[in-house]
Amino acid sequence: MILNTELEYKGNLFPSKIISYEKNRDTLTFTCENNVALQVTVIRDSVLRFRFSTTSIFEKDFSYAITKYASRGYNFLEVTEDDTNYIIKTSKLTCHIHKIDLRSAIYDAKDNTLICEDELGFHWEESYHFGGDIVKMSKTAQEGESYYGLGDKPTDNNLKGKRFENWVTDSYAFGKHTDPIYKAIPFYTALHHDKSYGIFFDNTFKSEFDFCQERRNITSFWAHGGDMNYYFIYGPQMSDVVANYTDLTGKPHEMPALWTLGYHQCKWSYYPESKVKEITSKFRELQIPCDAIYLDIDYMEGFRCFTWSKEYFPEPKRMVKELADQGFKTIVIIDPGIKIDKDYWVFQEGLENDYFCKRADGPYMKGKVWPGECYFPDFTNPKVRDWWSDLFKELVEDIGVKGVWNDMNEPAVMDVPGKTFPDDVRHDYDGNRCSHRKAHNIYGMQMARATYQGLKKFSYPKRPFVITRAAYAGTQRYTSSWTGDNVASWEHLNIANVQAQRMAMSGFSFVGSDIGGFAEQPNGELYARWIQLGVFHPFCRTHSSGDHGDQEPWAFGKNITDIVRKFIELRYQLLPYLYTAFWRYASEGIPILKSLVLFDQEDRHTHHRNDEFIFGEKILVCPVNAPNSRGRRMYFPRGNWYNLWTDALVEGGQELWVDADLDTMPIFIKEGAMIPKYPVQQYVGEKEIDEVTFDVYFKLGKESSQLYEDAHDGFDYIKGRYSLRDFNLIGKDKEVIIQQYKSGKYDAPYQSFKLEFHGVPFKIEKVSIDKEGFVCEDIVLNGETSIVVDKNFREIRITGK
Ligand code: MIG
Repeated sequence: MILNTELEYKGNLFPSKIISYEKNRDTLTFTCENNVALQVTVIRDSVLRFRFSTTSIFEKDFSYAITKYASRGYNFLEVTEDDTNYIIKTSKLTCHIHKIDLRSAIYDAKDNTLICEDELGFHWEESYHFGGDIVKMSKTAQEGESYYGLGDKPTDNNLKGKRFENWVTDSYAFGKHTDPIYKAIPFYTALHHDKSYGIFFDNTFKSEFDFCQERRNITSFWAHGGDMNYYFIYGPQMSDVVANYTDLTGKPHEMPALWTLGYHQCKWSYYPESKVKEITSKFRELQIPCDAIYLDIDYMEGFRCFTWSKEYFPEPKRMVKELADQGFKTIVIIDPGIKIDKDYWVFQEGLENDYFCKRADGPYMKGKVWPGECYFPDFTNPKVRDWWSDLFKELVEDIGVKGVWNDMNEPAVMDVPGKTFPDDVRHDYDGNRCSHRKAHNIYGMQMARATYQGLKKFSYPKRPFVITRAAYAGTQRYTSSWTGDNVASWEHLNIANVQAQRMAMSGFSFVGSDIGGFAEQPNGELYARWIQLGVFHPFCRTHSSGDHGDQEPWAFGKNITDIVRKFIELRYQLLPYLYTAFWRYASEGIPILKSLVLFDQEDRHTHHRNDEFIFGEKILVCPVNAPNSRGRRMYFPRGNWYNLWTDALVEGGQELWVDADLDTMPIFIKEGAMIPKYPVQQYVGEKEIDEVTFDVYFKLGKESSQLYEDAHDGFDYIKGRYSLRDFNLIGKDKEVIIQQYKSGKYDAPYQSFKLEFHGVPFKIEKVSIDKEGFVCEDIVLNGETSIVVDKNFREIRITGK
C-alpha cells in the first residue's frame, strides 16, 4: 500500500527543472532535465488536460471515458514566461507552470483568485513488479475547500476528510462506509471561496483519492499504473463543472423512451410465467401505474444467457406480447459469464472465435458464477462487442424484449479472493493489450456498451434501454444504472438518496436504487418512505432479493398500497417535467438531480447538506428518513418555495420543521415555476394526452420554465421533430404575464394547456391572450382559478385587483 506520509522515504521520484518548451497548436510540452515531460492541452477555455511522462515519451493516447463528441476549442490562448514560470492564459484561466519542478498553479483569469495549486505535484514510484509507474499527484487544499462527486461512494455528500479507492467491486449488502463498491468514477468537484472546479483523473487502474484525510490541508490522488493523466475543469459554477465533465465523458447518446421513466417492478425472481402475469395483472387491478416488468436469472435454461427455461417460460414470444398488450415492457437480465458447455451455441461461438478472456500463460479465465464454471467474453475487444451485440437479435427483434439488465459485470466471480478476475488476465483493450489491472474498471462499462449496441440495432426504430451495475466514467453514454445490492434499512434509504445525488454530480443522472432494499425486508413504513424518495430518482424501480418476502406495492396492506399509488401517480403526472429535465441533461449535461451545493454554492449552509435535493430545475425534495416521523427539519435553499400540498409559501435560507405524515413528504416548488403535468396513466401511452396542465406558481418578479416534448420514442427528434417551449413568468402587484417561445418541428397531439394558478395575491379579473382581451368566466378568488388556453399562445396577461 502506498501512503502519502511515507512519500519522501519510499523512493518517490520528482520532475527536475524544465529545459525545453514546445507549443504545438493547443498542446504545450514541457520537458525536464531528468526527462520528465508534461503536456498541457487546452481543451476549452475552462478545461485543461495534464498528461505526464516519466521518460518524455508519450505513448498512444487512448481513453474509454472521453467521447469523440466532446467539444473542443477556445477563444484565447497565450503562453508567456517570466523568471519562475511559464504562464498559460485562456479567457477563463491563468496557469503557471513552475520552471524548477513542473508544479502548476491555476488562477481565475478574471480576478486572479488561486483556484488549484500543486503541493508536491506530480511524483511517482517505479513499479518493480509490473513495470511502469505508480503515479501520484498532491495538491494544496484551499481554505474552506470541500469536495463532492466520485461516483457511487455510499457516504456523506461532502467527501472532505475521507479517503477512497476506485476498484469496481460486487458489494452485496454494502454499508455506509464500504469502499470501494460497484462503480469507479474518478471525478470530483471542489469548492472554495464560492468558486468551483473539478478534476477528472482518467486512469483506469486502481486509483485512490485522499481529501484532506491523511494531511489536513492536502488533497491527493494516485493510481497503481498508467499515466498521471487528468483534466482540470473550471466553473466557477459547479453546475458548469459538471456539465463540462459530462461533455467530455459524454451525455446519453439518445433520449430515453418516455416509458423508461415510468415505474419498474422487479424481483429475484418472478417465475414461472403465471407468477409474472399474476404480478402484472395485480398492478392493473389495483390501478397502480407500471411500465416495466423484469425477469431475473431464473428465466434462463440453467442460467445460460440468451436461452429461456422451457419449463417456466415455454413460449416467451407469446408471453412478452401479452404483457405488451397490457402496457408492460419486458426487461431481462444478462450476465457476462458464459457457461462452459460444449453443446451451448453461445459458448461454442465464443470458443471458436477466441472471444473469451485468457490468463497470462494462455489458459482461459475460468470462474464460477450462477451457471457454474464459466468463461467470460473480453468486452474490451471490438470484435467481441460486435458479436455480443448480435446475440440480442432473437431476444429483442423476435421475442420483443424491450430492455436488458447487465448484472455481475464488475466482473463478479464467486468463491475467489477479491471476488473478481485475477490481475494477470489479458484483455484486448481496443488493440492496446493489457492485463486486468488496467481493464478491470472498464470491463462492465464495455459489456454495457456492447449490450447497448445490440439493443440499439434490434430495437430500431425504437430507442434502446440498458441498465448496468458496474460503471466507469463515461458509461452514462450507453446505459442507465442502479446502485446494487442495498439493504432494507433506514440507513440505506439515506445512502440511496446520497448515491443518486452523487452519481448525478458525477455526470451519470439516470440512476436509482432498489426501492425498499434488495437484502432483507422493509416494513410498510420504510417501503412507503422509500417509494416517496424513489419517484424522484431518474430510474425508479422496486427490486428485492425475494428470499425475505414480497415487495410489491400491495405487500404491506391497503394503507401502504394507497400511499404508494399516490406517489407513483405523482411520478406519472410529472413525466413531462422529468422528461424536460432529462432533455437538459442529454443536451447540455445539466444533472437531473442537484445537491443543494450544486444548486446554490454561495450559500455555505449547502456545503454539508445530504438529504435535500432539487429534482429537475424547480422542485425541492427532502425524504423522511426515520421511522415514526410526522415530519422533519430540513434546510430550504435561498429563494421562496411553495409547499406542494398546501401552497403555503416558505422563505428559504433557513432550516425549518415540515409536517409530513406517512402519506405525504416534504416537496416544495420554486416560486415562479410552471410545472407541466400529464394525466395519470397506468403506463406511458395508455392515454392519448389531450391537454397538458401547468401548475403556475406566482412570483413577484421573473422566472423561466421549459417544456420539452417529442414523440417519446424513436429518433425523429434528432431530425428536429421536437418541441421546446420556453416560458417567462413575470409577476407584478396586480398582474401576471406569461410569455411563450416555441422552437422545433414537433406538434404534440393535444391542443390546449390548462393553467392552474397558485399563490396569486390578487383577485383575477381579466385574462387576455395574445393581446386579444376577454373576460374570463371562471373567476375564483385568490389563486384558485384555472384557465384553458390554446397551447400556442404567445402571451397571456392576467390582471386583477
Ligand atoms: O449474485 O441476479 O445485484 O439485482 O437480483 C446475485 C440475481 C446476482 C445481483 C444483483 C441483483 C440480482 C441478483 N444478482
